[in-house]
Amino acid sequence: MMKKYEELMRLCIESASKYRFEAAPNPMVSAIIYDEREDKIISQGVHRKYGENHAERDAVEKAGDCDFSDKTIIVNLEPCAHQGKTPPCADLIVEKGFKKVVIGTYDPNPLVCGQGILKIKNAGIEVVTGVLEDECKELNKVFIKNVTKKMPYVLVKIATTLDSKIVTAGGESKWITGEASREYVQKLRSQHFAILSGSGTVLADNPALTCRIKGERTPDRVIIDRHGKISFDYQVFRDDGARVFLATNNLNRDFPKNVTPVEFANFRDLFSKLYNLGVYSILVETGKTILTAIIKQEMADELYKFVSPKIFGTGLDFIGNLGVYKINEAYKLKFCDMEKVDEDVLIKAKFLYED
Ligand code: AOF
Ligand code: ZN
Repeated sequence: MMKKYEELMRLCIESASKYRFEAAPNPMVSAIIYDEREDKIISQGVHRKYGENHAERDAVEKAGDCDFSDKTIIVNLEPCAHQGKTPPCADLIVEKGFKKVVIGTYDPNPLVCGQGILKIKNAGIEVVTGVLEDECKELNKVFIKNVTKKMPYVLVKIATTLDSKIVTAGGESKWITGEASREYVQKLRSQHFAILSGSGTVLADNPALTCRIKGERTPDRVIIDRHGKISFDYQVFRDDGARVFLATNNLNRDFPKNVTPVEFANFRDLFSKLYNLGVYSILVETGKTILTAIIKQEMADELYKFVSPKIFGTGLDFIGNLGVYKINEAYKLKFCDMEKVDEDVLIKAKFLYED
């Protein structure tokens, strides 16, 4: 049966993931009601929009007039135990008298956090936990960060040579990685609430910082320009429906209506303010200075490093001084995955912080 649960959990992950932006700040959740004896899916529910039905209730409603007493409900996140915008799903499951509940991962929301599972177990319903747990956690990594830290999830993307350089000794930087890697970045842009870059990159490259994949959402843009030096003629400021946040401490100028200035002391302060403005995840695409500051201030959750099979030798390193003088002072990460992207390699790693 475990193989079957995993197969159904994969279906939940796939359906839930379509509602990333609509469901936020809620997690992405889908639930399947399954008849084990008949090996048949009765219904599938999804949490489609913040404030609307949770996945479990959606699945129950879709099942219609059904006897749930011999049915299993598979859900990628622990059913909630609290009264929020909607009533508790754990209560619904108990009330409908399900036989079994199969859960991907627990809900880190302090209002839930094991209470949903407890309610269901206390009602005498069998509970299976940890089915495709890693995948379920990965699906909702943004929600997990948001609900536990009240901060956006921050993914830092870099593209370097094999010797970790981003500019040649002659000052050239385009292009280091291949076309497939750059397409991959477009996909990453479509999955984040905002892209962050700095005035240096804007002045040097005048990038659009949009997602060029047809039909995908254009992410908001966060531009760091502490002293308010750059003019609003650059592409990142054009009015294309995306919100533009200018992180600056110079408020003595007129801002276009699509540009919102955000004063900030440091990156923790900035990200906390952005979180309160509905920026739940950020893809960082900057040069060395800002990248170094974000990592030094322990604000990065994950790093995607695209590595091109080239060596520059002398050139600019992707990162600067982090104040690491002893090996045990190093910033620690955990490798999560590695894949070949055409001629390049993509290394995915998560930062490990002590707290
Ligand atoms: C579930 N199933 O489909 C989702 C859950 O304000 P509410 O009522 O929408 O509650 C939001 C919280 O409920 C959210 O922070 C998370 O802990 C949980 N989300 N739980 O059982 C779902 N979306
Ligand atoms: Zn719920």
